[in-house]
Amino acid sequence: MRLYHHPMSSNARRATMTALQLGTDVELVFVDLAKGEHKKPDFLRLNPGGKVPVLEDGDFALTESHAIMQYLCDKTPGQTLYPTELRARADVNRWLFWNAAHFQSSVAILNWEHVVKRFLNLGDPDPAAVQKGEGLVRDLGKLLDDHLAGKTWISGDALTLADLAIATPLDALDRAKLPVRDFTNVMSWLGRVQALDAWKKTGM
Ligand SMILES: N[C@@H](CCC(=O)N[C@@H](CS)C(=O)NCC(=O)O)C(=O)O
Repeated sequence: MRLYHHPMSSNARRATMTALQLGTDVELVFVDLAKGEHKKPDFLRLNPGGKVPVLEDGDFALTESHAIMQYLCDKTPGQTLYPTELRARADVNRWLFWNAAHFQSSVAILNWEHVVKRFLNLGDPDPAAVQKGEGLVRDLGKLLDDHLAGKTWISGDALTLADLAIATPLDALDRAKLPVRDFTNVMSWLGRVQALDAWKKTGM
């Protein structure tokens, strides 16, 4: 299998972390976003949306980082990151959807304003967008912080896909000025994820 990624992409990172954590034999393929490789015909054949990550498994190409995480787990006998018991799996799914629909997209507002715009020379952060992003991330961070009170991991008693999925947008904690440092439960949990080899071996 091949996993197309870029180390600065938190969406790609949740897929590469999952592969590493599972010990899956995947070939990592670097896609140079700065050079526009993701908009070239060869890549667009894999993902017409022109985004990383993409997993290529024989003649099957899968996009969407959360779907890739689930697929990698489903291919791995005996794995524990994605529980098979009905309600335990539903709870992990709930957090994956929460992340995809709310958290990742709210962090993306601040990442765009503080990081990507500067990288692409698109001017200063827009104060209205920053204010909106900060409000969303603070509200969602508070919800996560309350949920994590007295817990080690987000779902159940063990590390799951929920932890890997939700930690990766936080890799932009400082550069995107994410207003979550005061959430002590979130910060302790993040420290546990950051202690994993799969975290240390991915990202920038
Ligand atoms: N919902 C997608 C989002 C993927 C995505 O936005 N990837 C970004 C990098 S973080 C990308 O490739 N952006 C390039 C572009 O849009 O031109 C997922 O979870 O995989």
